[in-house]
Amino acid sequence: MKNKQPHFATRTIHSGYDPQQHQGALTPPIHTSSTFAFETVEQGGAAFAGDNERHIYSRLGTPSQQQLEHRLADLEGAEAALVTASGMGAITSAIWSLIEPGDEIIADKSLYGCTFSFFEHGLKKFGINITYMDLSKPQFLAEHITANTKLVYTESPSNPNMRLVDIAAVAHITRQHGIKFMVDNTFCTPYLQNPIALGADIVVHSATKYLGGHGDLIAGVVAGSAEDLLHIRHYGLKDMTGAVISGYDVALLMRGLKTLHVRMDRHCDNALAVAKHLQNSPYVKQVIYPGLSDFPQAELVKRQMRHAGGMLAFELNGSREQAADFVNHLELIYCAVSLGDTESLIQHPASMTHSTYTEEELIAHLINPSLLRLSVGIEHVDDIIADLDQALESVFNGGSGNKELSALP
Ligand code: 3LM
Repeated sequence: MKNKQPHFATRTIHSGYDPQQHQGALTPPIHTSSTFAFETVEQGGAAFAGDNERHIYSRLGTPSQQQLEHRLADLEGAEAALVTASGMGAITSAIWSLIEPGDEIIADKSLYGCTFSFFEHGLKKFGINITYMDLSKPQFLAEHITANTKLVYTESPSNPNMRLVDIAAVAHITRQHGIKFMVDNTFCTPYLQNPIALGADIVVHSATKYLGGHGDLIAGVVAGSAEDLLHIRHYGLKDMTGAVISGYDVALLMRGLKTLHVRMDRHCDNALAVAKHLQNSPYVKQVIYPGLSDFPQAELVKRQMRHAGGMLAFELNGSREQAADFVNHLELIYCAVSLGDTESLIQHPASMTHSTYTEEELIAHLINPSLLRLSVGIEHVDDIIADLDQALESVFNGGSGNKELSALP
């Protein structure tokens, strides 16, 4: 292995941790200590002055958190990474560190509901201006940039409507203007997309989703340059948000990461099959999935993503009540927010994840109020499709339900 960068799959399992440094323990020990003892005052003073060899207090990190951060930095192709208590903890810790009153952020129109709420109802109160634009058209970015613009922010694909932003094209413009570019890579994970390699400065994640992968933890990640990350850790996280991850969640996240590549492959395969199936249903008006050949940004998908991911959005050929009725008829697929879990999860963004937007804001931000969002899990794909079919038949054709699924234990 010497002199050769191991493959992604190998790095999800090995990077950032050497068992021989931990009495041979194959799995990293869990550190629960809130504080770390010094041998002398002088040693403590040196640690506070920046001697990184010693830990101080777990709001600043622990040994196992550090191992996880090294692994995540490696996977994202970043100099450094920081793990936080939630995705919102990552986003807020990073942004509070980078902006000041009077600064402007340019954000894509479509954002996860709580990110939008943080911008709209949080940052704006503190004198930060937010300009929303359609970043899928980067040719118009320069005309929105002013002397006060500090940051450009996007998701790609966006939550929930799966719009893509050309990360390399936006990064080209932000570099020219000396502005930071932050990308929420939650839907893709570093397995499918590497924003830093495409020119972004900072990547954030809700690690609650695919990175953890099992619906048993809440966590977030920030990755970027060592300089930015030091500032975000020592200011945004330590003083502004205090969104510190617990040692137990570090261990769960480390475990989840080891199977990221395997799970993502199955999520992608299942989502493509489900998307194609829904597209052929007479009860479905439209399916938005980056892997479909008629996806409007199919060329960008090829350039920017390794596979099309496990998320899709679709609209039924019916009323909002029928959409709700359809979800209520599902037997295997849970009606739940969140995504990236082994279980398939469906939800109605306008009334759930994106209820922080008013009806008018949904339209202005390109979020169709009738969309349903499906996080395709890694159950057998035939069972997922059968469940969707029986619910569609029940709503639109008075169907009798799926007998095979009803017989499941
Ligand atoms: C959801 N999303 O169901 P946490 N960035 C993106 C996200 O999708 C999310 C976050 C950040 C959902 C959560 S809605 C009540 C449940 C693209 C979360 C925030 O703080 O770890 O939840 O991440 O879309």
